[in-house]
Amino acid sequence: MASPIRILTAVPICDGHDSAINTVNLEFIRHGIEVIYLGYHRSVGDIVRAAIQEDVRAIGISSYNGGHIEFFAEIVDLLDKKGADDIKVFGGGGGTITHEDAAIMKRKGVDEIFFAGTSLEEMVKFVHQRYGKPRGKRSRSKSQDQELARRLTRIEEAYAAGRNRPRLNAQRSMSRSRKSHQTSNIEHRTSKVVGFTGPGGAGKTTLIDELVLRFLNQDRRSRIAILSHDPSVIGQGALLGDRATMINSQNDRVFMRSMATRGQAGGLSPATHDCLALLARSDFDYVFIETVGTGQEAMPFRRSGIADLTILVMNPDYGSRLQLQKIVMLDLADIVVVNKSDLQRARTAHTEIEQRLDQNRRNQQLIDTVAKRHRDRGVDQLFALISQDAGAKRRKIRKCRRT
Ligand code: B12
Repeated sequence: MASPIRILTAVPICDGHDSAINTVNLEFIRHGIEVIYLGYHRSVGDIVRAAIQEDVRAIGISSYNGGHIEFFAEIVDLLDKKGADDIKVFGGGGGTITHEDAAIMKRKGVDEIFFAGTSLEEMVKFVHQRYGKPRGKRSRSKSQDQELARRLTRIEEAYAAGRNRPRLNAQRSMSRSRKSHQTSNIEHRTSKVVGFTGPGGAGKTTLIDELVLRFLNQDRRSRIAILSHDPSVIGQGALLGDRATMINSQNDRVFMRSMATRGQAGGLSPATHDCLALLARSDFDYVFIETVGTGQEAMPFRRSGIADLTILVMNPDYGSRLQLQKIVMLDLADIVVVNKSDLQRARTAHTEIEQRLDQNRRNQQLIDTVAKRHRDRGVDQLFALISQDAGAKRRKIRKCRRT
């Protein structure tokens, strides 16, 4: 089976009209397309960076702010400058884009503009026909991000076509990656893989975004990768929406990739392990991996042992104390975070989870956060714990090399 078509959609800067794109996104997903949604009020730079990292076939822009001629042209130009002119641009904007404007935009390199009254069916047909064919030979990558993005695409495509045997390949490449860390130069940075999981709506993405801000500020040369997952059924579309929640991660020092689970249960995709192994070998200080919103039975990082540190992010509203006995990750996580700890039930949740963790006798850490709050002290605490752990790991590698 071929990989689904991947496109990126967004609304331009100084524009909050997202109702149209939300409708268009849903229709695309229903017709087998994977949509990475970047959200509204997005700059040309953010859109192009995301499109290259996600290695999409095309960018769909919904524009109502009146600046469409310049904005679309700037996207086309920047893609061209970055050697990514095989990523195409199309879009719409109801009555704000006139037919005369659309003609100018097409001359400047835009593939298609859809006007008020166009049926959703027509747009879906366009995407399938124009972007559904296999890509021809691609020019050489012009940047590290572009090269990495293309290699991730090849891994996902191999899995979709059934050319990879998941567990075996993953384990081999992970052990290769770990080995290369141990023999690498001391100065060469080793990626620390931190896994985040937890129920949908607990605030995992916001928490990661706040941590990213702290890591970027801590070391002005550091680079971070994020591998983010959203659910999908095999052969069908998906809304990959984590980028829309990210603010601090829209940064040239952050490489983010969104993956659909493509039919695999448990929070990750069949291609995750190989993609992660590739990222861990690349020059990132940290690789953050975020699962889909998981249920009680999920243990996404346990089976494969792919994360150095695992964090379970919980919402204080999990129901009764009895529910806690059923959450497997409470036995396995290194750190448990009660996010949204400004909510009324948070103090009770902290006490109940603390008692539950005590039973494990594993010295697991419990931290309360309010990830949506700027400079939250709980997030600072979590950041300190992750950095300490990374420091200890680097010291251990150095010691191994000396002996
Ligand atoms: C709904 C709406 C709002 C809602 C937005 C809700 C939301 N979350 O999106 C609210 C009330 C909040 C709003 C606010 C404002 N709005 Co308003 N709004 C509209 C309105 C009535 C409809 C737009 C819409 O969503 N249509 C529904 C979509 C599905 O249909 P469509 O637009 O015809 O699009 C078709 C195709 O183009 C295609 N399409 C669209 N996008 C894309 C993208 C892709 C990838 C593809 C394939 C296809 C596609 O899909 C449709 C298929 O038929 C338009 C007027 C109009 N009739 O267009 C004004 C309009 C866009 N708004 C306008 C203005 C000025 C504003 C405000 C600045 C008003 C103010 N002073 O506060 C604010 C700005 C808000 C902000 N933060 O940006 C002006 C813009 C004028 C301009 N640019 O020159 C308009 C044109 C109204 C007017 N005539 O003055 N607005």
